[in-house]
Amino acid sequence: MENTPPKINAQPPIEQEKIQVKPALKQAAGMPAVREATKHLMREMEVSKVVPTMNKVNQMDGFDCPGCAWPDPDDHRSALGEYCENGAKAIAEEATKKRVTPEFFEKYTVSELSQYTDYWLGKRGRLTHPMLLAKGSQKYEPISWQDAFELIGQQLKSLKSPDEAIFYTSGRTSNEAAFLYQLLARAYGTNNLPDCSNMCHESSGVALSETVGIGKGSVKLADFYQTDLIFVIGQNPGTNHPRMLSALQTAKENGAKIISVNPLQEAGLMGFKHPQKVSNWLTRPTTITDLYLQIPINKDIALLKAIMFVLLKREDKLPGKIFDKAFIQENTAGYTAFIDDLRQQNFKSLCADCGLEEKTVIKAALWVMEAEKIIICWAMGITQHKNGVDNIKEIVNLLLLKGSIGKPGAGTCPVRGHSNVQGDRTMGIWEKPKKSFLDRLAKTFNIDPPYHHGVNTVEAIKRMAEGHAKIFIAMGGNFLSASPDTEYTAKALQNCDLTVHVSTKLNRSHLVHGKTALILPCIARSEKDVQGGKEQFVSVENSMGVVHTSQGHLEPASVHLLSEPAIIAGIAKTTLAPNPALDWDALINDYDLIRDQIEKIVLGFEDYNERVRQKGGFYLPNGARYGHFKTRSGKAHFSVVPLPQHDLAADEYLMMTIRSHDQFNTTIYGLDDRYRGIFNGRRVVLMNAVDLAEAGLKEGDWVNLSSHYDGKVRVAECFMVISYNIPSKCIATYFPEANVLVPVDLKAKKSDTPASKSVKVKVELMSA
Ligand SMILES: Nc1nc2c(c(=O)[nH]1)N[C@H]1C(S)=C(S)[C@@H](COP(=O)(O)OP(=O)(O)OC[C@H]3O[C@@H](n4cnc5c(=O)[nH]c(N)nc54)[C@H](O)[C@@H]3O)O[C@H]1N2
Ligand SMILES: Nc1nc2c(c(=O)[nH]1)N[C@H]1C(S)=C(S)[C@@H](COP(=O)(O)OP(=O)(O)OC[C@H]3O[C@@H](n4cnc5c(=O)[nH]c(N)nc54)[C@H](O)[C@@H]3O)O[C@H]1N2
Ligand code: SF4
Ligand SMILES: [Mo]
Repeated sequence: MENTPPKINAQPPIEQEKIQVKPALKQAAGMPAVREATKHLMREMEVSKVVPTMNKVNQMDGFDCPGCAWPDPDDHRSALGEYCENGAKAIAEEATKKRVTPEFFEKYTVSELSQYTDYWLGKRGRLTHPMLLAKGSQKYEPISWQDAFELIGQQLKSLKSPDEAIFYTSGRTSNEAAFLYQLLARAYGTNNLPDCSNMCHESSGVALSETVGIGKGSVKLADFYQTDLIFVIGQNPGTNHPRMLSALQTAKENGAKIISVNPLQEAGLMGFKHPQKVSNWLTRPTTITDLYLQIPINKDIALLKAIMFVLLKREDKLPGKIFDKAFIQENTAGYTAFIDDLRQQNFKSLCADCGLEEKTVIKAALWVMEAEKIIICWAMGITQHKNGVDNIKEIVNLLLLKGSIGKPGAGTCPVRGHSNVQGDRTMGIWEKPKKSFLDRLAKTFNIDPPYHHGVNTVEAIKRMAEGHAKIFIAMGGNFLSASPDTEYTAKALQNCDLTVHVSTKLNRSHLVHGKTALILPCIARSEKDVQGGKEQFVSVENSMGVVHTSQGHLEPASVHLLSEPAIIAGIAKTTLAPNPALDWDALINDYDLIRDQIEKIVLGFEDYNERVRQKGGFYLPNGARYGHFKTRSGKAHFSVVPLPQHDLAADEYLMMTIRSHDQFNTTIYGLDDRYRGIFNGRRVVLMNAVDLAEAGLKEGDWVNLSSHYDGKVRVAECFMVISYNIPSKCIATYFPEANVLVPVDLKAKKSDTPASKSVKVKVELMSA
């Protein structure tokens, strides 16, 4: 018995929480948001630092909010503050006064730490020292930076092939750090650069590249203020992109209509009170959505087809009056095949499929007909399905029919998650780099980069699980908890010889580790980064392709922290042979030099150092924005996509895993989901009242959830049932608690994005 290693919890610990349920809210923000923001800031930070720090968030001379990727206005910033409740929570979490020191690690074994919740782990504070978990050891111990770098270099050099190493990136990494990180991986010899985007907007990237020739959205913030109609599909902006609500509010003031498509009535999509306009606190909230289409999970294609079917019938009667025929003729391909397929659809059954009355769909279609400029926004409710790529292709079809892309006030708007996830991809964090990009790297740095593709997130998990990858390095993130199939991913990481995490906060990925493990703590967004005796700034790209500076002003959480670029350089110097064309010390000494190199490699960054210093930064080139579709044919493409099928068994439900109002991905800010009326716990499953009655369940019951795929049963225990306004046969749980149920192979076709919004699940009462 003595030799049995202590048990490590890969899943958040299972406990029966004292959950309280209240009615869901029908409006977001307002005074309660200000109160919540203040509570988090005051509780976490030194009081004297709160105001000076918050005065720098999203300001021209300040730092980019570490929350989501929603853009700031181009030319002005509000003196009252350019942040929302959840931005404040993100900053409080990062600028906390609490610390995770070597003394903390001395107190607990890794197994003991893994018995605590993610909430507890995160709330311990900022990591202060590089830490080593030596082979066979139970506790992390301090290690010097140089020893840590030597260890990594030595292990990387000992691999049989560079493809046995994985270099993961989360989306908070700056452009400068991301560029150096991909350069390190490629100079070392691998394209194994999976990132959080693989689990996020990869489906958008794939679909948009194929259809309109650029894997990014086409709209600017200003387009919201001159559009006629906005769709918000599969997105919960009140929680995840709160400042988007002010853009929607202004759009409405300017006459736009808004249609929301979502299985849940999300508070932020219903009503909004601008938290920074005191006059708004006393008045009624702005109604955001004019038409709420509460469809079942993954019925978006059915809905879009139904709407387009109505358009087609009207176009048949009034040729050239409904569709933008001139645009279609000049700019698109695939129209005839698309129309032939649309004609075959059955309107009645499409409406029935998406649970809507025919007249409601016709109303939506009439608004589409009347609108000359349409914007469609979407996020994870669209991308995280087996048919995620098809979902977006169908969205593009609708825009193309109306010629609603490539002109002001119209276009595609995939709303990005992490604050620099889009920039990281622009910098080359991608497992499938273009040859021309690699050619430029080879020439500029005199290196020999690999030309075969690397692995994405799902493939990386499998490589490690099957023993074909031995070293896992993460630039931020929480790979274990963010990934699907938690127990399988845990085995994958535990199979590695070495796991390395560059992190700001303690998380479960540090505890479910390789044979040897390192935690390398880094400087965060809000903090000063002094190199070569000078305060440096970094740059980031927001969801609308604006690149701008970010400069923190706080003292770093510990004198022992290094910046992400410095950590990458440290690893590079012990791993790579000396190379006069790649002087890591010089690059780290002055980030302007990193930007000079980026300019040589990444298109659209001419005069980077000069342009990034302009107020508000600069826009990257975007063909689709101007109607230039850089596909192979030079045209935008209509696509024929099938209706998704799920074939639920009688006792199965379709589960979506969503975010509560009190989390940023795997970072748990608190235990409440205020807008949905769920307090003091996260192990909940939202179910339709009729389904509950049919299953013989009632609110407050505790159930186990299980998924059954390919002969394998995966179980997530102990969830409290909540009777909720959700379509029948659909259920919702929070991520990451339910990730254990998502099979690693359940993923979107073409993008490999885990289908964590449509998992077939059974619900069973727990035995007492
Ligand atoms: N505060 C906070 N902000 C965040 C994050 C966070 O965790 N917390 N995460 C960041 C990241 S990385 C990302 S990617 C974004 C995520 O932002 P969102 O995509 O808004 O996040 P989710 O909670 O996953 O919500 C998905 C929404 O889609 C709906 N939905 C689910 N399935 C379907 C479907 O089949 N069809 C339709 N039409 N709707 C569906 C759900 O009801 C929910 O409202 O937010 C970013 N911002
Ligand atoms: N079931 C399910 N799974 C999902 C999703 C879902 O909707 N459902 N969403 C997916 C999505 S959209 C995403 S983007 C992924 C997120 O996946 P990740 O990006 O891997 O996860 P995060 O929780 O955002 O990472 C949090 C950790 O990042 C570290 N960190 C924070 N700031 C910094 C920094 O400035 N530098 C460094 N180096 N580290 C930092 C902290 O240590 C923190 O613990 O999860 C995916 N997983
Ligand atoms: S909307 Fe996003 S980027 Fe803006 S302040 Fe809120 S969390 Fe930060
Ligand atoms: Mo994301």
